[in-house]
Amino acid sequence: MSHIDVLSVTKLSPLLEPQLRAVFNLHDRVHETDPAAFAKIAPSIRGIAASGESKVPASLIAQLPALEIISVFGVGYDGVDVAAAKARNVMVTHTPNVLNDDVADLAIGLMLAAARQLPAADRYVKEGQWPNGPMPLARKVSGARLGIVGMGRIGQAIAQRGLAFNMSIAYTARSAKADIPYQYFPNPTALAAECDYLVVITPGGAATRKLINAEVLQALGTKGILVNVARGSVVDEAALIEALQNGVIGGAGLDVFESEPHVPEALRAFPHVVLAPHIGSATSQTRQAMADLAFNNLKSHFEGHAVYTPVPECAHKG
Ligand code: 8YV
Repeated sequence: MSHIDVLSVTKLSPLLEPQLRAVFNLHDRVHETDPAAFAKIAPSIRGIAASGESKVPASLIAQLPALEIISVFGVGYDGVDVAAAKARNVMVTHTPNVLNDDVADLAIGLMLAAARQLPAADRYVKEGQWPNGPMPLARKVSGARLGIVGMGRIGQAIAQRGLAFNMSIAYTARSAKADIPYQYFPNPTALAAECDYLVVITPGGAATRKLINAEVLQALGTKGILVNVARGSVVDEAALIEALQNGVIGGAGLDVFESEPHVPEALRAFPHVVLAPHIGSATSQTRQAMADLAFNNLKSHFEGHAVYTPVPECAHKG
């Protein structure tokens, strides 16, 4: 398949790039790095390799008349214009399930880190402050109320972990799910008012933009800690900074941001906020599984077989 031209639109994972290069004719971000060269190869590009954060807008799809498939290395694909892809009969795939555990683990990790002030505790010991006295008391996690925004596969994995901490679980989603035993709230504000830890794990994109706004943060209140392992776009970052500045909420644990990798100075300065650089799926084991799946989706397609994990919008294609 070395004659098949594939365009990578992102800096690919070192676990994925060599696999692609070994099999396809891989063009690394030429649409950005060398527009003249891109103009020459664009007519022959048949596949796109993207990541969860990549942008594949309609304008790029329109420049690729031979495009057949967009393979996303990630479960989220909010950067891909799926409607434009579908209109051209272009398949879109992603990497669901293999990362559920890691993202759920990190959500719990951020919740514990923010509640129990683990980064501050680490600094306290390392900087030799312990002999001066104990640290201020923290917040209890076990037995508290966990609210989950988004009850998909990862939301359910987070809930399972919450049960092990004896937490009561409630959630909000577009609609109540028949097979989910947890209490349903129709919107994030109602949920926030009734929980201590509000964990956001809903898909990004236009439908959830700034879903967590000033009103939701007000409802969460000083008793509450916000955890975001979804997309930066789901939280109104300016409203969050204001809420933290004014003591409206108790703290936050954040893995995702509005303009990654740039994190506002104000957000970095709060002692009661724990930050991570979008590492939800970032373990060797999971990234390998994601790379294999993203690669196999492309390979299977070009071998004339069905892809393994189409995005839901493309799942019923013949
Ligand atoms: C990224 C993610 O894809 O799965 C997702 O939606 O956000 C991540 O796993 C990963 O960081 C690769 O860039």
